[in-house]
This record gives sequence, structure tokens and C-alpha cells, in this order.
Amino acid sequence: MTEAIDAKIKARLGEARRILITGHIRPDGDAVGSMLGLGLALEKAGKHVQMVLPAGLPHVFEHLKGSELIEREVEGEIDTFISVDCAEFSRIHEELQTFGEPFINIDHHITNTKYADINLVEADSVATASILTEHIPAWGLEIDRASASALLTGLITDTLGFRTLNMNPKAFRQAADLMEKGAYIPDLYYRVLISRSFKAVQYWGKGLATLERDGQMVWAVLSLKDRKAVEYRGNDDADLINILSSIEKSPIAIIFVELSKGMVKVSWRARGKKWDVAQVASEFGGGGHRAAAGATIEGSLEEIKHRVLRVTREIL
Ligand SMILES: [Mn+2]
Repeated sequence: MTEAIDAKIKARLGEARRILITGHIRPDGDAVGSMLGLGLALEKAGKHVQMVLPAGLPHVFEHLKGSELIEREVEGEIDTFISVDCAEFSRIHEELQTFGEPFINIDHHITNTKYADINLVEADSVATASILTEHIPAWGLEIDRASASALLTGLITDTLGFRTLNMNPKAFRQAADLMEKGAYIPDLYYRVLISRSFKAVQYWGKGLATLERDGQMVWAVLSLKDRKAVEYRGNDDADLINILSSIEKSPIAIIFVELSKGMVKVSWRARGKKWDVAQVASEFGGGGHRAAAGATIEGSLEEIKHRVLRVTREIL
């Protein structure tokens, strides 16, 4: 089965001249690392590759070699469109949706809707970067040091540093292989999981001041006002969710981030195999994994908070 998909992808990439690669909107380390890991390998094989993120590259990944090649716009014609780490067509940036459905969809989300001509979806993989690390050589491509660093970044970020419940021996072996290709784990690890801006920690303070608990759930809220007050420039929770999910006796953590007036991003984290927060997120049109899921919901912060807490309590 996988061999057949590998053969199809290899043939398609062999014919490809001008390739477009993108990851999901609000790209994380796996989306960026996968784009770059594959894109650099294809460039090395002589392909014209455009790696595109219309909203730009999050600055936390700017240290990655080759990341300067990531553009905001597509130039000229495209004959092969590849999406990575993108569970649904709607998770591709609007501006790129005009290119139609991708030819190749490479992803590890269990909620993937298989919207492309060729779908390489392996839900038991810890990251899309893990799928790529395994399959890139089968497509006749080479993983060099820059590509290895990007892929290892995907592995590190999606597993929160090799500690999520879905971690498997294969991911450790792949990390070792990528290190042998020159990826330097201490630096990559520090950059994406440890280092933070002063403003991000001030922003945490705002969120932590709203911390509440009920039964096994713990939650916090980050409003637009908070973000402005500390001049935090990201459009996210600055990973505050990881702090919430460390709280003992509270296996379910939820964070509410007001993206704009009337638009709230909700993220869930669950500790322990008993819970499946992807199921809750899907009630709100979102998705993800058993242990980590998210949804973007329209409505006011207060109203969404009540609805989400009620539905999460009911389902879990
Ligand atoms: Mn991923």
C-alpha cells in the first residue's frame, strides 16, 4: 500500500518542474520543518521549488538554514502543488486555495480528509516530519544537513521534545539518523522549545492571572487587550498551554485566545490515554490529535468560553 503511494509520489515528483509547497495556516514547527525538509531535498534534485506561507514565516524558525527561501507569494506557473501537515483543504491559506486542491497531501493528522490526488497520511506518525524522514529517500531524494535540521525541528516540536504519548522508537531512531546527517539537537531544541521573548512571558502573566479550575479541567484566557498591553506580537498563546497542561490533578487544559473581535482560537491538551480532545475540537469544527487539538470559533470570548467548557465537560 505504502509502496504503491511511494511509487506514485516518486513518479509525480520526477515529472514535476515547478513545485509549490505549503503547510497549514498559523504554521508550527512541523509545518515549517516539513516544508523546508522536503523543499530543500527537491531543490537539491534540481527542481524549481517555491515554499510559500502567505502570512510569513514565524520568526522562531528564522534560524533554520533555507528558511530565507520561504516566500509569501507564488511566482509564475505551478505544475505540482504539495501540502504538508495540513489536515484539511481549509487549513491551506486562502490565497493558495486558488491553486485548487493539492496533488500531494502528506500528513499525520487522524482527521485528515484526504483531499489531494495522492494522500500520504500516516496517523500513527508523531509528526509529518517523521513521515518525510522515512519516505524522502524512497523518492530518490537526499536529506542534507539543512533538510535534516528542518525535519528534526518538526519531530521536536510536535512531540514537545520527545515526550508526547504517541512517541515511538521509530521517532527516536529518526532523530538519531537526522543527527548523523548534521542536525544539531541542542541548538534546535533550545530555539523552538526553551527560548522565549520577555514579552511572551509577560503575556503569560496576563493569561495566568485568569487561571481557573473545575474538576479535571483547568483553563485560562488571553484577550486582545492582554496582547496589546504587553505588546506581544504573535497571534497565539505563546505556548502558555504547555504550562497549563503541567498542572497536577488537572489532566485537561484549555486556553482561549481572542484572535480578533468575534474570533477565538481554542486549544485543548489532555494528559493520559483516557481522553480524546480531538473529538471535542471536532464539535467546534476543529481537529487535531487525542492529546492536543484546536478550533477557531466565531463569537464573543465569554460566550465561547461557556460553550466550550460545557461541551468539554459533557464529552469528557
Ligand atoms: Mn504536525
